[in-house]
Amino acid sequence: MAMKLYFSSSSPFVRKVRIAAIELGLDDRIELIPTAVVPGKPNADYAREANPLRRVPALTTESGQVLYDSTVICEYLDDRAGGGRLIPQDRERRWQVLTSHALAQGMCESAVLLRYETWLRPEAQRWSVWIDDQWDKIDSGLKWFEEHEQVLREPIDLGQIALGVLLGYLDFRSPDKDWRQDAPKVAAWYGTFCERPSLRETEPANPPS
Ligand SMILES: N[C@@H](CCC(=O)N[C@@H](CS)C(=O)NCC(=O)O)C(=O)O
Repeated sequence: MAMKLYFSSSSPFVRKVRIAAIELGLDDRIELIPTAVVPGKPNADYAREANPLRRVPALTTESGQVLYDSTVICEYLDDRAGGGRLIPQDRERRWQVLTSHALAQGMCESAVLLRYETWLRPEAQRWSVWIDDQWDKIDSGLKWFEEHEQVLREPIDLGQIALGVLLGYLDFRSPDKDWRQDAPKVAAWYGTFCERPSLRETEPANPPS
């Protein structure tokens, strides 16, 4: 039995898992299950069968265990592939990678919340202070990566994948956001990173409606 990944083509968190699977050589053992998850439209079947929080991704392993969220799934896949490949075992690098991953993951969470705020919430109920605050978190994270470019050196790791996914999501959902202007070193790194087959094969797209 193949592993099953509950999947949406627009989700940066799903994309992170798919990139990790490709980089680890495990993608051909994963079947993608398109899954509709929108706040305010509860998908009760998915909540019962997979993730009670109704968020993607979730992964059913070959033995039938259900795992979430994206970080747990990436840790599982890394372990399945022998361990220490995307999340290093070497102590110093391990804590650095997990921390830069946590930062990029938090930036992704802000970017997805911004999408919900502007796409789902009726215009009259939007709160500009909250919107500006989410953008400020993204900007502040970008500044950190710009000032710590050493974390972007090879080999590829989970922190870099999460950052690549965030930048791809910004280009996808907020093409007017000129993040390259403020973060030229990150932009130069991303220009090369996004040419990897794992990123090219997983470019974000709107799910069919
Ligand atoms: N911390 C979770 C976040 C997952 C998440 O927020 N996914 C979004 C799609 S991009 C979702 O399923 N949203 C539906 C909802 O929040 O109801 C992870 O890393 O997997």
